[in-house]
Amino acid sequence: MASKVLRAVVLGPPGSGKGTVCERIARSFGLQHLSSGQFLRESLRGGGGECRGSVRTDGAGEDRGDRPGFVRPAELRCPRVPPPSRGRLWIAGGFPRTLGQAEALDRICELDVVISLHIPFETLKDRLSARWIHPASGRVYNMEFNPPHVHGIDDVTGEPLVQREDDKPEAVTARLRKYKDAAKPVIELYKSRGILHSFSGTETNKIWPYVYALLSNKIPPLRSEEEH
Ligand code: G5P
Ligand code: MG
Repeated sequence: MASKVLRAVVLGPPGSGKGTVCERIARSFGLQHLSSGQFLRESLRGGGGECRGSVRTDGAGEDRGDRPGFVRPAELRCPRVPPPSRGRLWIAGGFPRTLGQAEALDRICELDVVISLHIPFETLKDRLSARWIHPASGRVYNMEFNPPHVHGIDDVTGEPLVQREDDKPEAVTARLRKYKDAAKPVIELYKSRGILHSFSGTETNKIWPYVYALLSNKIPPLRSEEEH
């Protein structure tokens, strides 16, 4: 086992499946999942200021008192990183997104694994146009890939689903361009450190077994690959 505590991030363009993969990792390995995009959306709904991110802790008996995830949306630098909690791992989706953020993260911890998702542009556009979310929880659906039980309704709360404003085609193109420019040096940095693991494809279900195998070599899973 490489280390008892594992700190991992998942990088990838909009729609590449960061959220989907992070949820699967969270369930399979028992961890805390931080999503910078979700922090920002919650912050906007709450009217700005400091925001509390959604924190997932499914490691039995983990300390929930020191909750990570405070960010200043105006100058998103770095989420507060949780302390090593009983030997489990934490994972961040969508962070760091710029070299400045990667350097800020370096100052507070050393990453063990960086997972980078590479998905063709046309696939990204198709996925985002079919995405619906439950704003309060951040639960994500896709009309083809993982549809809700009832069209337009959240499975858990029965509340209506909405489409993200930034999933409109013109916004998607701008987001993809912005991501590409900012992410290149971040990816190069982690490649040079030998901790970058890149996965390419058009289907999360085909990428997932490789991600699971990679992490299983570093930390024991709580669930099998199929139980995500
Ligand atoms: P976010 O929220 O991090 P993005 O743009 O980076 O937003 P996004 O759009 O949330 O990323 P994702 O999480 O990579 O995409 O993808 P996902 O939601 O899991 O999957 C996309 C859709 O495809 C879903 O509907 C899913 O069900 C479906 N899907 C998954 N796999 C498959 C498959 O195999 N097949 C099919 N058919 N469907 C599939 O950040 C939002 C904004 O906040 C800002 C940025 O402006 C960002 O654009 N932001 C930051 N700004 C500065 N610094 C940071 N660190 C920031 N973080 C966020
Ligand atoms: Mg996401």
